[in-house]
Amino acid sequence: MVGRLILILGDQLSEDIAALREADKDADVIVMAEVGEEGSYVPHHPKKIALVLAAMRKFAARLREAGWQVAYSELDDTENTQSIAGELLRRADQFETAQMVATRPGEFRLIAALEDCPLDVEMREDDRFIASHAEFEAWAEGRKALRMEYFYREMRRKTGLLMEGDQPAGGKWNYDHDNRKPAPDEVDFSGPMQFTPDAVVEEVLELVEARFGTHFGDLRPFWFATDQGQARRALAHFVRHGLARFGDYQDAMLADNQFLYHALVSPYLNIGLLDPMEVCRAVEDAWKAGDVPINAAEGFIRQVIGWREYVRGIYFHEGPDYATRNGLNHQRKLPDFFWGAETRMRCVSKAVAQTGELAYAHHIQRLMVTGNFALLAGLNPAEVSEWYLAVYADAFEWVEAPNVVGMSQFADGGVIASKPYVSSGAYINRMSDYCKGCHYRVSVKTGEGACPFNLLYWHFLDRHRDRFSNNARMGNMYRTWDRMDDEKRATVLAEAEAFLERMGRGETV
Ligand code: FAD
Ligand code: DLZ
Ligand code: SF4
Repeated sequence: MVGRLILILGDQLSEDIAALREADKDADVIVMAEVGEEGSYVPHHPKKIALVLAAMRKFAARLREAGWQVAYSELDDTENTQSIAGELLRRADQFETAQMVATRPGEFRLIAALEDCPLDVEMREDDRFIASHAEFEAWAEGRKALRMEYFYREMRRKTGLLMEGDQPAGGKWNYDHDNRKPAPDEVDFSGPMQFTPDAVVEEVLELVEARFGTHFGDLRPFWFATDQGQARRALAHFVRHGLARFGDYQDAMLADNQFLYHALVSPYLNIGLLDPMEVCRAVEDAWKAGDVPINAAEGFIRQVIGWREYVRGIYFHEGPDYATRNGLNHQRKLPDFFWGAETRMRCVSKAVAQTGELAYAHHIQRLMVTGNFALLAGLNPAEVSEWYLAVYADAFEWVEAPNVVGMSQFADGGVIASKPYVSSGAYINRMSDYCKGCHYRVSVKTGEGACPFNLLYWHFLDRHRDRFSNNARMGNMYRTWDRMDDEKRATVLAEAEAFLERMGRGETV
């Protein structure tokens, strides 16, 4: 007979996690479980599964060293029931206790599974975030529009990051205006720090290869950080070598440079190896030391204490139906080229190939290439969301769903975005080098070689005229469309339809 079971999930690998607080090392048992259900409720990228399992094993080892009793289920244990709830019940029987403490999971699916579990469950808030649920609700209360910018200012005031008294450092809250430079010719950052797999990681890689080897994506080479020490080194490396130009080239894309000046710290933040305040303090310190400009520091800190906190607030504020909303009634099936089949669109092909290789693509690739295409083509947002949840190492539903369903697909009816993030090929051409060498020609609007983004952009605006023509921020786009002569408009729409039909038939487009 023991005291209580303390559940720690694969994205709760922080030593100060709420469920561990006031726990009794002599009486309580920590339960950690590698289970098939978490690896396959969507077909997660093998690198993502390996990251989570390797980090879980190392975290469990640290807990044991610190004197905790850990009941750890490995994926191929014969007794393993392969679900979190099943493992909890098995451990409850084994240790003869019905008392369980958990930190609230980051996904409604798993929250429901714990609530339905016939144990006496104490669910604690996950307080590894800057804003509590109560603070977000207090901010949201009575507002007509929940815009990130205002929430972000609250977070600046709360944390004191980049503040001079009650004023923003440098006099401006937001330096986004300076952060839209097109892709540079040369990138003088070699990318994120990479780690050679040790024995623990190698064992996990073999397990993942055997169990999930058929999932989309390359397992090897695997070089993610899998413990707190490594994640901290990866952060320090980015702050020292990449951060200074993060702001300038935040929105740029290059076919043969997958990272530009991005940090690749989201997987570590999201599974608990890094803490958001520790990340932001490191960035603020670099600015205070004069090593990086304000537009870099502010731009980065805004992503973490602004966007990251805001999307989490939205997910829990909006509730369990959020991930399946379809405000624009988009029903088209996700084409096979999202899973690696051939496409002649170089931008999409490169972004998907990189995703398969790394389980990573940066924000603008996700938003303005794959996301933009999915929205323009009218793909079903639930299928799109499932794809994003599966393929990125940093994807957990609390952060993935608002970014995909809300920000990228406008399927939440405009809770997050005030207008849809759509663009023709011109934006992609301005911000990247994808168009050079593409089968299609970005300057061609209709006819032979016309860029599909050009055709689908007008198709999107035309089919959603009722929804968007009164949106003040989209008036110019509709005026341009309306100024085209009837024949040109008819040609654009017919060619867009023909493209979508060919795509629907599974032809290479
Ligand atoms: P950087 O560009 O170096 O940014 C620094 C940090 O800011 C990131 O590590 C991340 O923690 C945070 N951040 C930046 N933007 C966002 C954002 N919009 N929401 C939340 N945090 C943000 N991020 C995820 O963590 N998980 C996801 O599943 C995810 N899905 C996305 C889907 C779409 C369609 C889009 C447009 C964005 C998505 N993002 C997601 C946000 C963003 O793309 C990633 O956080 C970022 O690419 C991670 O790489 P990085 O660490 O190199 O980020
Ligand atoms: C993502 C993931 C995977 C692949 N595997 C496990 C696992 O075996 N055991 C576990 O506890 N957690 C895993 N996770 C993380 C969970 O899916 C995550 O806790 C929920 O999605 C809530 O965010
Ligand atoms: Fe993408 Fe069009 Fe450019 Fe080709 S021409 S890379 S399809 S934007």
